[in-house]
Amino acid sequence: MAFGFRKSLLIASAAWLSVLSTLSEAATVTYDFDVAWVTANPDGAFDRPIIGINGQWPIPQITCNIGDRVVVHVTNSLEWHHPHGRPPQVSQCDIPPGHKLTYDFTVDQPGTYWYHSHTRGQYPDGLRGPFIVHDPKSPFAGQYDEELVLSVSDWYHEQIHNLLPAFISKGNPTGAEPVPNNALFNETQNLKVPVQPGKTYLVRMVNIGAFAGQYVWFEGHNMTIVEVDGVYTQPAEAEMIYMTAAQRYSFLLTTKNETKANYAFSGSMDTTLFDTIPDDLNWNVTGWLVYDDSEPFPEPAVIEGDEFNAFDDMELVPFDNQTLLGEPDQTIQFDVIMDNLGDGANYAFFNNITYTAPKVPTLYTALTSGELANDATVYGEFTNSHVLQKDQIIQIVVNNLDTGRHPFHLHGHQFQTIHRSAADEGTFDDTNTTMADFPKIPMRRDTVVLEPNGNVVLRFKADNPGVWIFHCHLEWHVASGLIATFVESPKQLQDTIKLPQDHLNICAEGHIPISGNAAGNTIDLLDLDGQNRAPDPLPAGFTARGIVALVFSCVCGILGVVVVAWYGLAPDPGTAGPALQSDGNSTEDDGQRGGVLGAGGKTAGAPVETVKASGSAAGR
Ligand SMILES: *[C@@H]1O[C@H](CO)[C@@H](O)[C@H](O)[C@H]1NC(C)=O
Ligand SMILES: *[C@@H]1O[C@H](CO)[C@@H](O)[C@H](O)[C@H]1NC(C)=O
Ligand SMILES: *[C@@H]1O[C@H](CO)[C@@H](O)[C@H](O)[C@H]1NC(C)=O
Ligand SMILES: *[C@@H]1O[C@H](CO)[C@@H](O)[C@H](O)[C@H]1NC(C)=O
Ligand SMILES: *[C@@H]1O[C@H](CO)[C@@H](O)[C@H](O)[C@H]1NC(C)=O
Ligand SMILES: *[C@@H]1O[C@H](CO)[C@@H](O)[C@H](O)[C@H]1NC(C)=O
Ligand SMILES: *[C@@H]1O[C@H](CO)[C@@H](O)[C@H](O)[C@H]1NC(C)=O
Ligand SMILES: [Cu+2]
Repeated sequence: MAFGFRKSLLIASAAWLSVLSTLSEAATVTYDFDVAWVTANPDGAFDRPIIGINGQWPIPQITCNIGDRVVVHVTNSLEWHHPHGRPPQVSQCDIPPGHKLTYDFTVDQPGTYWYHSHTRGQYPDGLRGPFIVHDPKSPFAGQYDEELVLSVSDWYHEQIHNLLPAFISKGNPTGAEPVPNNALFNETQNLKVPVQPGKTYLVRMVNIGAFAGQYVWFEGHNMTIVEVDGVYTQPAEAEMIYMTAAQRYSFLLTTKNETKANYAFSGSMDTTLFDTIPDDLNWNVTGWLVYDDSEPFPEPAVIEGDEFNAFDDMELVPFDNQTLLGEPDQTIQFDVIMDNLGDGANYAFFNNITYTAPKVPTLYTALTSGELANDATVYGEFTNSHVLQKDQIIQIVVNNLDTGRHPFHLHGHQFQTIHRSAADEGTFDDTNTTMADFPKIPMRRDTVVLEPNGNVVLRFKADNPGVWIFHCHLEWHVASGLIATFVESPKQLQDTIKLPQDHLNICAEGHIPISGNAAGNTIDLLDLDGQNRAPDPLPAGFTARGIVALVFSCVCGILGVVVVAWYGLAPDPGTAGPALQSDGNSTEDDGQRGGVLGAGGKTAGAPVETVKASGSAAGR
């Protein structure tokens, strides 16, 4: 009631007093989400359980204006019949079944985002939807007639809690990721999108898939890219784009003047990511721009050849012309490998460390370890934690020593992508690089693809206090540990964050400690005895090949046993629930970012509470 009243009041006042509109437009947008299993059949194959919201699937789109306060009350009504591995405990505890949590944050970045579960394996089961932040001051306002939101994704017939244990098991020593069964547009197939002739649409696309990058093109129509991952760009024309999991593109699409034909548009999963291509797999999905419902719906034309020629996002120029950040204060290098550990399963590593969730969520460690919060040791040996100090220029070099593509995503920042090698160029060598070797106005976004055996160099300014993870956005690689943690400005976090009681309550419910180092040690913070550890390394001379032989020789008999053993091995944090994340979204700072941000800031998996006394929400 109060909300409806307030909103109409604001609309009225904006109409009367447009001069004051920036001050008065900020509204509170409230959503009540009851997360529970429903049944759906997105690709027409069969009904299966899917995680829905308020009894619906696809789940609702979140829509707000820049500056709005978004309040999402989440009730977890999921019943898990299987423990399913550890969530990455970064900035909150998971919501146990039957419990509620409120996410409360102010949005200060316009653009196309999405929200999804941040608990391992839940979003591919359906808990994923668009999150659109409108911006009356968009540089492209007035250049289009209508807006269209369109997701692209992959789809698995099997539930993720069945696929995950088999993926991380000695039955799968090469780490072959499960191959999706289908691709979807807007969580369905053969989507018909009615369009009017002679109009320009702003199409907001999000890849909400778990694994597959997708090539996307519209027959007979070009795309004029104007936004990537929340960053406006100079308009750039493209015939085809490539979208990794978690990437977003907004583009202007102008329709034909005639209505005499309908046009197919396509998504095509990047099959180079798949270890094997099942015979019956159709990796394409089709939709149509419908000019006239009574005209035919043509099959998409086949594009011949192995290589698609997609637009190179490195060519994009941010609309604000932000120039190359200066020499870094801190350079962090991550070498990516995949390898087996002593349990025979295949894991993903940054610098020989596969992420293993700490006992205490990292944010809570940062808040409770005083001066030592500046010492990465307290966050544990298996979390790849790095402490960033306020306003430092951070450079991240990622060397891909693996033969697959990986989309890297950073929470809390949009980084400048200052260098990206082609495939097979090896590691980044900065011996002779100078500022002149990098673009003057680098492309900026929050998710970037790294080519096989290639490298990428990113820069950002640590001006957003929080605990932010940097990870591969392939859900399988999140599960197998390709995660690092940045603890940004711990002092500001300690000074400004007050954890909301409901966040503390859900930790208590889940028996998760909320203070001390990664091991839960509150006395000697440098003593990590008892911390969660990655499995031990393989014994010397024991190779994956050996395991393959072993497993293949007895796979039929022991597969079930292996799966059960994995469940048994995975420390069960309790039946986990959703930790919602709105990717890349940000809350306002006004010099007081810490109040909001650690907890939700440019949000991320952060348990978002705009701490009313200190946060920026109060100032609006
Ligand atoms: C796609 O789904 C979103 C909701 O997730 C909806 O707002 C949008 O209108 C749909 N787009 C099309 C083209 O049907
Ligand atoms: C799309 O762009 C390409 C290359 O810029 C151009 O050759 C083509 O004619 C354009 N197609 C349309 C439909 O505008
Ligand atoms: C469609 O009509 C408009 C207005 O008459 C014109 O400016 C535009 O060039 C036409 N587009 C095409 C593709 O012919
Ligand atoms: C998917 O589409 C591409 C591009 O047209 C085509 O080369 C490929 O054969 C299609 N794959 C299937 C399984 O139809
Ligand atoms: C960015 O630079 C381009 C030309 O290089 C210019 O047209 C544009 O106005 C600049 N944008 C801003 C926001 O300064
Ligand atoms: C990873 O381990 C290998 C072998 O033990 C070692 O040579 C290498 O230096 C390690 N790399 C890092 C970044 O620690
Ligand atoms: C760096 O430049 C120096 C001088 O031009 C040259 O001798 C050296 O080989 C270069 N090093 C690399 C790694 O390219
Ligand atoms: Cu990856």
